[in-house]
Amino acid sequence: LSSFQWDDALRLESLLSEDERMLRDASREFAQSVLQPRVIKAYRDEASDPGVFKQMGDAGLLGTTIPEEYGGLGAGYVTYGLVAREIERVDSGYRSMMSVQSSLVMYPIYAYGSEEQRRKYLPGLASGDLIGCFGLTEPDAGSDPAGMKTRARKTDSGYELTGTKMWISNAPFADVFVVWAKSDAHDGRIRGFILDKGMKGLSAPKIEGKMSLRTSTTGEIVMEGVQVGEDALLPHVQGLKGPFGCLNRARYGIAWGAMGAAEFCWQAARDYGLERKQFDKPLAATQLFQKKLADMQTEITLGLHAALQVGRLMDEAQAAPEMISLIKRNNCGKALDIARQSRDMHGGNGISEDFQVIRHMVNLETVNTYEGTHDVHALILGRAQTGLQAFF
Ligand code: TGC
Ligand code: FAD
Repeated sequence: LSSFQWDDALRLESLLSEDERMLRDASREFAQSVLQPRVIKAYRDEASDPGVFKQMGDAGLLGTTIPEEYGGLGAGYVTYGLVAREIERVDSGYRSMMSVQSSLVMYPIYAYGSEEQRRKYLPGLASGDLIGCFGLTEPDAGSDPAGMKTRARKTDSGYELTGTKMWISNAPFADVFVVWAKSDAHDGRIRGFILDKGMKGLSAPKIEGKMSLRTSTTGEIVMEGVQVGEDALLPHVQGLKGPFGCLNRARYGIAWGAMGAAEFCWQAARDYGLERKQFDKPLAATQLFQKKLADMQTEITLGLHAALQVGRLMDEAQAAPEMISLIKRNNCGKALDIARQSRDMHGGNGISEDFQVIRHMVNLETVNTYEGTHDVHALILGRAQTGLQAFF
């Protein structure tokens, strides 16, 4: 039998290709050298820097799975997950910026857009010169997006959009808005539209006072009779499967990302316990402390391997949405538990911004809620095994 590596208990490393390891290492280097030095102040000041998009673009981290001819990296979903893990090891807000741009803006334009739309938007989004946002949630339609009120009314030259989207990542400084609306020209079915910043009737006020995810800017999208041409419609999808097709990708990335945040909290607790002495011995020499570390190690190891398996299936086009619900739900829930434990294990220091675990902890409250809450994913899994829907 060979030796045990405590921080890679089941040898995830051996299951990655050389290219995957190389891109993982590059994203770790980027996250640690570009994002880590600024994160504590950015969080304190609730200051999201739009320049981060350009830096991510220059590092090749936007549109990981989008083909190279449109400016993407042309890599697989395992690589995308590894990138999300490294960025979220620093902060969930930075990962949010990346995953909205890649999975919720570039992906629908690539998968559902016309060739003209792809060529117009994707290279700028990949380089970070353009910033995108994704508007599905509304003030009265969160877990139940089918209840949206935003409408697209047919006009002679295109459509007129009216409605309000709520809790939209990146919206206040976005150049490109992918929004979902019920279209009267399509029997009230949900259709996707691409809006450009500056259009008459379009505004995106910032939501102030978030106590979580403060490095990521969140806003509303207010559409007061925004007139667009036929060329703003995403031609190749209709119905809720449009936004859900994007959410599948983003939720998958979040399952990896949440494990990155959890790994930070776990390793911080271990380091702290080895240093900090009480009762004349390191905290890490106590049974309770070690049990908590063992629980963290176990959940993170299982969560990472589950995410890897789903990533491999995605790369083979064999993944089902319920698999993604399973890992999104479990990895976010476990990451939140781990962050709370780590905060506790740091004692009073655990509430200081310098030790960073409380920032991860409050961020993970958002991550556990957005892209389908923990309970909504339970209902998706419950429906899949009983055949009975329990949403209403
Ligand atoms: P349901 O009847 O289940 O389905 C309606 C239609 O949609 C299709 N569909 C899917 N297609 C692909 N992938 C999936 N995961 C799909 N889930 C459903 C389905 O096949 C059906 O198609 P069709 O052709 O038959 O019409 O719909 P429902 O209304 O009963 O849905 C219930 C529920 C709870 C599953 C769903 O609404 C849900 O998942 N709610 C959660 C909402 C959510 O996740 N919102 C996310 C907003 S975006 C966001 O949070 C971004 S944060 C990003 C960041 O900052 O990182
Ligand atoms: P609700 O749906 O009102 O849920 C409230 C509670 O009720 C939850 O605990 C939920 O689990 C529970 N609940 C709901 N329905 C049921 C049920 N049938 N049975 C049992 N319990 C139920 N959206 C976007 O479109 N784009 C974005 O970029 C985006 N970014 C976000 C960024 C942040 C920081 C946040 C906080 C949210 C963001 N969202 C975004 C919105 C996010 O997806 C929603 O907040 C989420 O889907 C939950 O919707 P809600 O807030 O309306 O909560």
